[in-house]
Amino acid sequence: MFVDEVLIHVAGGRGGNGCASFRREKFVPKGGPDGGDGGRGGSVYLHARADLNTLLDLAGKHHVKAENGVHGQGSKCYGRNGEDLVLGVPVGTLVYDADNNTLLKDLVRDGQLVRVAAGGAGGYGNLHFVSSTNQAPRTALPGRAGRERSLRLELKLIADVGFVGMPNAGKSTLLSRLSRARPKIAAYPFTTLEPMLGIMDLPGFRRLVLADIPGLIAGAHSGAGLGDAFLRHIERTRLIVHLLDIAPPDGTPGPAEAYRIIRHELAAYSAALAERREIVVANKMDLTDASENLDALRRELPVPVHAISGVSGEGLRELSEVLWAAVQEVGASAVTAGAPTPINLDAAGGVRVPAEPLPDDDLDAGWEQADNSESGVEAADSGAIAAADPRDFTPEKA
Ligand SMILES: Nc1nc2c(ncn2[C@@H]2O[C@H](COP(=O)(O)OP(=O)(O)OP(=O)(O)O)[C@@H](O)[C@H]2O)c(=O)[nH]1
Ligand SMILES: [Mg+2]
Repeated sequence: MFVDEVLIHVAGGRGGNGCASFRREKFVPKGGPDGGDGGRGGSVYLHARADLNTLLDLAGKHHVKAENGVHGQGSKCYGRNGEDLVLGVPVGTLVYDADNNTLLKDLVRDGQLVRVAAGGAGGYGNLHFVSSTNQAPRTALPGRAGRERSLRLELKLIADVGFVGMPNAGKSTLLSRLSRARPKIAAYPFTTLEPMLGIMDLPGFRRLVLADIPGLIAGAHSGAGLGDAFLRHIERTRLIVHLLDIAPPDGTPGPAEAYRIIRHELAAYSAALAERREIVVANKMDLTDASENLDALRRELPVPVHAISGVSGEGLRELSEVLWAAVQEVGASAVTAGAPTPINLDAAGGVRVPAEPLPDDDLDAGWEQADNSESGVEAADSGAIAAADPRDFTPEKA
């Protein structure tokens, strides 16, 4: 199943409480404060991965929370930090704040890591508050709550080339010929129900990512057929391949009409998509009447038309070079993936989160400091937690 939108509530773990305690041991009078700090709560991260292509894994999880920090204890024991939680999402995932619908982050690179909910800081134990004037502090701070957010994750696949066309134009057949993807192909409309990516390898270590999406029909922008929501997946491609069946069966639109219908649907979806560089391709050149129809089509359309057959393979090598050249011309634009960032994988194949994520990739950068400084001092008194009875303890005279 292909899931391209999920709502999810993320929460950083709570920091552990600091501990107020005093050393009590035989022959050690006035042992002094020894309450440790609480551990910090775990944070929640999103990790963009090229090997995922759906948000399905997150669809059933409505709430995710990273582990809480462990409370501090006596004998100068500091609490353990909570474990971070790393959620894998496909490259091309857009992260929105679900409450006000603002875009927080666009995950376009493989390996990109963003902290979406910081864990709360651990509270200080009383050991921390020792000073020359107060050698037996009885205050300790409670841990802070982690950051919480409601997120809407939306997937817009990122490919170099997107295929559009009427149902049965042969888009999936073309994808299967140009890449190793094995989409379902059949002689009935709407065979393809969800987008599919394939990688086209060209000589000289060149490669392009191709995207096949379900067919469009007249009125798709108002919901006809499978609608036009799938166009979002080619919104970010550099190039559109507009595929036309050169000899469609009777009763279905001819190639010139099909061209106009699809152009109309693209424009109705978005102006940006309508302006995207387009390569028009006439498919099924192996059929009888194809050559005549092609001549007629070329006279009628003001744009160059490439002729291919997804079944016989005619024109495919030329087409792949045309696609490569056009993608290079369009160039790297902001909408497509850049160079992958290296990511540390530990032996188990899990992701090791860098100790300090890039500030750019941290939605909560600066949040904890602000939070702590605001209420730090008051909390020292109001939130004090007494963990041990300090009755026997009297500070040494200075
Ligand atoms: N003769 C001929 N038939 C083709 C060619 N390309 C595709 N077909 C046939 O056209 C039919 C539809 O092909 P698909 O690749 O499933 O078409 P599609 O555009 O993906 O269709 P939807 O997924 O329904 O939008 C299948 O029966 C294919 O075998 C071709 O070059 N020549
Ligand atoms: Mg298909």
